[in-house]
Amino acid sequence: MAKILVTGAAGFIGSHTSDLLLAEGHAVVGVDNFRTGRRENLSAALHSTGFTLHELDVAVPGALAKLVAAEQPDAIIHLAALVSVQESIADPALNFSLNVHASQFVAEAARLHGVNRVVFASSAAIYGDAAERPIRESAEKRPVSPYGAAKLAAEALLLGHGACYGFTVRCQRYFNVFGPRQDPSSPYSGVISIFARCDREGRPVTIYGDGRQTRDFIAVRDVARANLLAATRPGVVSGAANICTGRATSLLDLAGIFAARHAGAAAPVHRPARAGDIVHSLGDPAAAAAELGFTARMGVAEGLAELINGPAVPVLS
Ligand code: UD2
Repeated sequence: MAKILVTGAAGFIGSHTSDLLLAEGHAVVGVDNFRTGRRENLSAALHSTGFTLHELDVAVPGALAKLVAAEQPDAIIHLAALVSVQESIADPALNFSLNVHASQFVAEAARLHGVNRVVFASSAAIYGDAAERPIRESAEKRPVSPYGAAKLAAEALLLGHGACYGFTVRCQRYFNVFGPRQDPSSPYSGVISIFARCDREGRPVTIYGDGRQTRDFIAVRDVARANLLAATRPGVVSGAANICTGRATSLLDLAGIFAARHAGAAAPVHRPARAGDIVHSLGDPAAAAAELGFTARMGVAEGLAELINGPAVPVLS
C-alpha cells in the first residue's frame, strides 16, 4: 500500500480521488487551501484513519516541499488549481500563480524529496479548438485561453523535471468531468451540474446555441480510478493521456435525458451560442487504455442516474 499526497483534496475531483485511494487501502495526505475546495466534500475521508488533512496553499513558495519532506509520500496527485477557464481569462496572473507556479513547486518538492511519481490534472483545453476528431494526444496543441496555456506549460515543466531528476510523471488530460460534488453555482460551472440543479428546482434548462454541440462527458468516479491507476499501477512510465470515454453526447441528448424524468417538463430555453464555445470535443481513449490500463466504465445515462439518485452500490469509505 502506498502513501499518496493529494493536492486539492477537498475539491470535486480531489475528494473522489481521496475516497477511492482510501477505499483501496492507501494512506492519503490531503492538502487544500479551501479557496474553492469544501470541507464537506471530505466528510467520508475525514472518518478514515488513513487520511490526514493539511490546510496549505501550494502556490506559497516552500510550503509544499516542507510537507513533502515531513510526510515522504510515494506519489503526489496534483489537482489543486484554478479550475475555471473564464476565471483564467478574468485574472490571468492568478491563473499563472495557481496553474504554472504551483506546478513548478510540485516538481521541486518531488525532486528534493525523492517522490517516485507525480500525477497532474491536465485538460482537454490544451488542444484548443482541435480539428482532429477524436482527438489523439499527438494532436496539435493550440490553447485558446490562459487556462489551457497554463496546463500545457505545467505539463512541460513536470515532464521535463521528471525526465531530468528521475521521477515518473503522468499528465491526465481530463475531458468534461461530471458527477456528485461538482459546484453548480457559477454560470461557467459544468453543464451537467447546472442541468441537475435545474432538474431539482423544477426550472427549464438553458441551451446555448442549437444544442448540436457535443462533449465527451466522463464520470468523476471513473476519473478517480484513472488517478489511482496513474499513481499506483506498477510499471507505468511518464507520459500524457486523454482521460475520456471516446463517446460523444450532444446537449440536446443531455437535455432529453433530464426531460424524460418528468412528464410535462418545461422545454429548454435556447440562447445564442457562447463566444469561443467549441462545437465538438471528443477524446481518443486508446492511450490511457494502453499506458494505464484505464477504460471508463460509466456512460452518461448511468452517471446521471448516480448523480440524481445516489450510487447504485454502496461506496466504501
Ligand atoms: C470544458 C471544461 C473546461 C475546459 C474545456 C476545454 C468543464 C466545466 N469545463 O468546458 O474547464 O477544460 O472543456 O475545452 O468541464 N452549456 C449549455 N447550457 C448551460 C451550460 C453550458 O448549453 O447551462 C453548453 C456550453 O455552451 C457548452 C457545453 O454546454 O457548449 C459544455 O459546457 P461546459 O461549461 O460544461 O464545458 P466546456 O466544454 O465549455
